[in-house]
Parts: sequence; structure tokens; C-alpha cells
Amino acid sequence: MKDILLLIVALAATVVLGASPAQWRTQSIYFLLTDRFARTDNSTTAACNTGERQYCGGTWQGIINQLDYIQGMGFTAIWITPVTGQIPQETGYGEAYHGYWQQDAYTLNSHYGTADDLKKLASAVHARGMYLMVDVVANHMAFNGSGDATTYSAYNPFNSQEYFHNLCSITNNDNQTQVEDCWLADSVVSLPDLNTTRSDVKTMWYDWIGSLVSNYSIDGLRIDTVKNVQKDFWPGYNKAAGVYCVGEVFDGDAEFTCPYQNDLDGVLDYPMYYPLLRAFESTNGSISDLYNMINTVKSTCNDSTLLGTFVENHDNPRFANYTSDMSLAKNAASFTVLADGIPIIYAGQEQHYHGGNDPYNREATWLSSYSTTSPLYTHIATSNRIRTHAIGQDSGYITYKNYPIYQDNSTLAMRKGYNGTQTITVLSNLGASGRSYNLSLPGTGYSANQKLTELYTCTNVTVDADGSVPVPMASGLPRVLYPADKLSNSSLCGHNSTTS
Ligand code: ABC
Ligand code: CA
Repeated sequence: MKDILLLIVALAATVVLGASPAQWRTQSIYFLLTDRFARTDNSTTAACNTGERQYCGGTWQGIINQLDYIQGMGFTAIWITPVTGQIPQETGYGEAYHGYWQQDAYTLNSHYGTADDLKKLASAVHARGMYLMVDVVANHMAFNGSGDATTYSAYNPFNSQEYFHNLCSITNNDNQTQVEDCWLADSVVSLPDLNTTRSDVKTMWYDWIGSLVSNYSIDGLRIDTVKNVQKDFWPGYNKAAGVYCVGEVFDGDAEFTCPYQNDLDGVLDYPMYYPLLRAFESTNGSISDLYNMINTVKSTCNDSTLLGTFVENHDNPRFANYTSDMSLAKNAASFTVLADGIPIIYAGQEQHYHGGNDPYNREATWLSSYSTTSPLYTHIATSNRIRTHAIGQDSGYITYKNYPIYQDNSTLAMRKGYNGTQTITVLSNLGASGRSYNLSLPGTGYSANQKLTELYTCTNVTVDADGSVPVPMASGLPRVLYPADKLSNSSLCGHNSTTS
């Protein structure tokens, strides 16, 4: 009996099971475009002209080669762009290097490698105790040219026009019927819109996603174009996937976006994206809009701790396209990692890349030589370490809803975590030339005379007799306070991860 139990335990440990929402909550995600992150030959010089919209040579094997770089920043998961077979043509918008122009759902994009390479990537990620998230598209296939000329027979499995909505263009994003039933994009590259209300289309996609997840040992999914598909399609898809799903609902209105969390485990936090960007993109951004959105998202979404939190992605200009100020970039990164939700950092953000709109925001990461000493690489690493340590000290940290406790024209302070192990994150948009001063911060939940450590500078402070915390602000940099006596094994401020 005991032997059988041991055998079952051993088997359970070797069989890779996809990960649940609860397991994803504690993760931190590095998002990369497979074509743009790393090459099999480890080149750091191979040319990649974003404006040309061509394949630049990134591969799944390349990602395997650079997992130290990703893990060294404290990430526990990667999200990779779609893996399926693409339209092969050179189009008016270049090649399908990004992977969102699907033609054959049952083959892989050979530019990125073989099925074996993708499985090896999953194994390599799992061997480090990390998770693999794959991007998937259910809304459309793609066609090189005008939609009325679509060659439906080229699609697998949707090889006939009957599976698709009739051709029409989305001209008004406030008309939800149009957003769901008409075709995205334009006639240079058409995105034939699947009729996802048909039961056969649903069944084909549900079968497909179940097999993709199991064939490649995928732990989670990022789902494309969620608002372009009717809501009742998604619960069945999420269930068939059997793993945590985070949907892309590209909309800044929490009232619009949050309800999708009734149908999917999580959504990307687009409502937070806009005020987060605006608060820190300049030294006169609105702190109060961000403060208010924290509360709005908390009260509007089912669970703010299962959202994907980000300030950069491949569809919007990078943060540094708005400002080159390093302090502002650090504040935006600190919010991303230390507020609610699963942090998502977009490859190149750590190198302060500054590309503008698509396609310029898709720079090759290798051209940075994967520097592990760049200011944002080390800042993000510290931020992830802080979060990991706080979770380790109290598992309740991760479901505690981020609580904004203070704001003034240039400062936002927020608390996350229960009494005694809360992080107090203080953000500033004064910028790198900001003055040095002590902010007297009330409402932290810490008590008089308690010793706290500011974790980016490793400065100790003592809580004042009236309970306020003197936070040493300088150069517009973010600050995080944590009890000085709770840093053993944290890898923070000289506390290494083995001694106590
Ligand atoms: C191609 C070329 C580009 C060229 C473009 C016209 O065509 O490559 O150079 O400029 C993929 C590729 C793209 C490609 C497109 C189209 O396909 O990556 O390079 O562009 O061929 C997802 C992915 C995205 C992907 C696709 C398509 C979907 O993340 O990478 O693109 O599979 C809509 C969709 C959203 C989609 C996004 C690109 O388009 O809903 O899923 N992203 C408004 C609308 C949104 C709309 C958004 C952007 O504009 O409401 O529905 O997203 O067009 C806020 C509002 C929002 C508003 C924003 C702008 O402002 O609250 O509602 O969003 O305040
Ligand atoms: Ca649609």
C-alpha cells in the first residue's frame, strides 16, 4: 500500500499539470515576442530593423539559452507569443513574425523551431520551477489581402467560409455587435472573423485548446482579442484549457473590462494601464487618477489579484517613448510588480527600450547583449525579490487587496499585506531631479518606534511616536518599507538567501 502511494506521488511529480489561478497569482511574468527575444546562435549583433516587419530569427531554443537572464530578474513565468502556423507571405505589413496571423492551428510556426524545441522549452522552464504561458487567438485567422478574396480552403481546421462571419469592418468601437461580428484590421492584411457563436466552431476550438495545452505542457494562456468574441464563448474555452487564462480586453473602462472576469480567470489590467502610464509619463501626471483607479478596479473586477498588471506591451508605445527619465521608469516598474495582480514586464522594458507604436516597440532584446547590470534590470530584480519575500512571509499577502493610503500632487503610497508583514510602497513622479526630503507618512499600520528598512536603498528608519513613517525621498525614486527584523533569507539588503 505504502509503495503504491509512493508511486502515485512520484508519478504526480513527473506529470506536468497545468497551473490554476491560485498558482498563477504568486507568479511574475516576463512577456516576450519569440521572434525578437533570443536566437539559437546566441547572437547579440544580428540586425533587426523593426520598421521592416520581418522575421529577425528569434527561436524557442534561443529562449532556453537565455532563461538565466529572465530568472535572474526574479521572474517565475514567461508568456510567449502565438506558436501556430502563420500565413507565409510577405504582406503590405511585412511578415507574420509576431504570430497573430494564423493559418493552420494544428502546425507550429517553423521559424521558431520544431515541436521538439517547444517541448524542450516547456521542460527547461519547468526544470526551474517556472511556468510557461502561451498566447492564443480564437477570434480570427488571417489573409494576405482584401477580405473578399479570402482563400478559406487554406485554413486548418476552419477550411470553409461557413465558419466565418460575413465581411464587414469594425468602424465604431462603441458598437459591441460590430466589435464581435465584424473583422478587425484592414484590407492590407485581413483577419477573417470566426463565427464563434456556431456550436461546431466552439467545439473545434475547445478541442484544439485542450490538445495544445496537453501536447506542449502549457501552464497558462494569454488569450488574444477577447472583447472581439461574444462573452459566452469564453467559459467553455477556459474550462477546456484547464489552466489559468488571462484575456486581452483592450479597453480602459473598468466597467467594460472587469465583467469579462466572470467568463475568464483574469484579464489584462487595461483599466489600470492608462492612469498608470499617465501618472508617471511626466512630472505633472495625475497621481489622483491612479489612486482612484486602484479603488475602482478593486471594487469593479471580481478579483484584482488575478489580473495581469503591466505598463508596456507590444501594441502600445513603450514607457520610455514618453520620457527618458529613469526615476519615472522605476516608479512605473515598481507599481507593476508591487500592486495587485500578476506583474507582467515586456522584454526590453528592463533595458529602457523606447520604441513607439507597433512595429517600433518590438526591438530585438539581444541587441542589449542581455545586460544584467542595466538600472532597470536590477531595479526589477529587487522589486520581484521584495514581492517574493513578502509572499513567503505571509501567504495572505497575495490576496490582500492593494490599499492606497496617501496621495499628494507628486506622491502615491500604498499598502499591501496584513499587519506586521505589509509592504508600504511609496511612488513619486518628481523625476530624477526631484528634491531630497523626508515624507512623513501616516496610515501605514506600523507602530511607534518600530524599525523598518527601505528596501531599494537599504536605509533603516524608525516609526515616529505618532505612528507616521519618515520616508527618505530623493531623486524621485520609489521606496518600499518593510520590517527590519523580517528580512532573513530575503536576498535583500545583505540578507542572503541561506543564512537566517
Ligand atoms: C498590423 C501591422 C501594424 C499596423 C497595423 C495596422 O496592422 O503589423 O504595423 O500598424 C497583430 C499584430 C499587429 C498587426 C495586427 C493586425 O495583428 O501584432 O502587428 O498590426 O494585422 C491583439 C494583439 C495584437 C495583434 C492582434 C491581432 C490582437 O495584442 O498584437 O495584432 O491578433 C484591437 C483589438 C485587440 C488587438 C489590438 C491591436 O486591436 O481589440 O485585441 N490586440 C481601441 C479599441 C481596441 C483596439 C485598440 C487598438 O483601439 O477599443 O479594441 O484593440 O487598435 C483607450 C480605450 C480603448 C482603445 C484605446 C486605443 O484607447 O479605452 O478602447 O482601444 O482609451
Ligand atoms: Ca469576432
